[in-house]
Amino acid sequence: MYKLFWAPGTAAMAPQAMLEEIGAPYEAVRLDLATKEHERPDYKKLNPNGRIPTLVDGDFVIFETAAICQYLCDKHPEANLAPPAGTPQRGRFYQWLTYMTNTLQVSFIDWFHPDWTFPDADRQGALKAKAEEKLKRTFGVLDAGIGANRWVTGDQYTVCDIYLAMMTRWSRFLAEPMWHWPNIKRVVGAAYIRPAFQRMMQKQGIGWVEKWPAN
Ligand SMILES: N[C@@H](CCC(=O)N[C@@H](CS)C(=O)NCC(=O)O)C(=O)O
Repeated sequence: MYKLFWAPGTAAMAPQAMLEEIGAPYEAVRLDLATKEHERPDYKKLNPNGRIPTLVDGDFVIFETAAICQYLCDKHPEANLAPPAGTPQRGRFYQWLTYMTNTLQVSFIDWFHPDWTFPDADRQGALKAKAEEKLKRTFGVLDAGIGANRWVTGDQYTVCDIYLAMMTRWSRFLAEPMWHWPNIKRVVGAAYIRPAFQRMMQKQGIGWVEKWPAN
């Protein structure tokens, strides 16, 4: 049985939504960010970065959200959460998943945690402003890439759609959240209402975006 270390609303949303889609049994181990449980030595033995999430599969431990998601795709091909290996669609899947984790997610971290980079308020403010500018640019690139596709990578619902919905929820604090981009809004509007995504939110005790536009 899998063990997923998580905290509400964090990057653990994606692997937990995946596990719900897959229907695999898993134990969810909640970490309390307020008391810094993720920085405790026993957790850092699993994830030396002290970040959330981490997945344990028997003797195997894996961290980095996108890596966990790809691992679960490969372990559960029957869930069809990634296009078949060796196809252009799989290439597109790698492109957008990588883009979301190494470009968007990094800017989100700068926006939410400028104090992780700079100690003083002035430079934190400047970093936050820069991160928001970068995020807007990357949302535009992603939105154009999605174009008229039903889902991020084409006709198939994949982990990219789960990842996009997770990030869209994070973007609710920005001046221009991700749903201001029409293709992102269309895809996420269909992704967050899926029963597995809803179960994940219910289990994490979180809601969807309050300001989500009606149409
Ligand atoms: N690149 C890492 C980033 C993970 C990450 O930064 N997670 C955040 C939660 S979304 C975290 O652990 N935060 C700890 C904290 O706020 O102290 C991944 O994708 O797993």
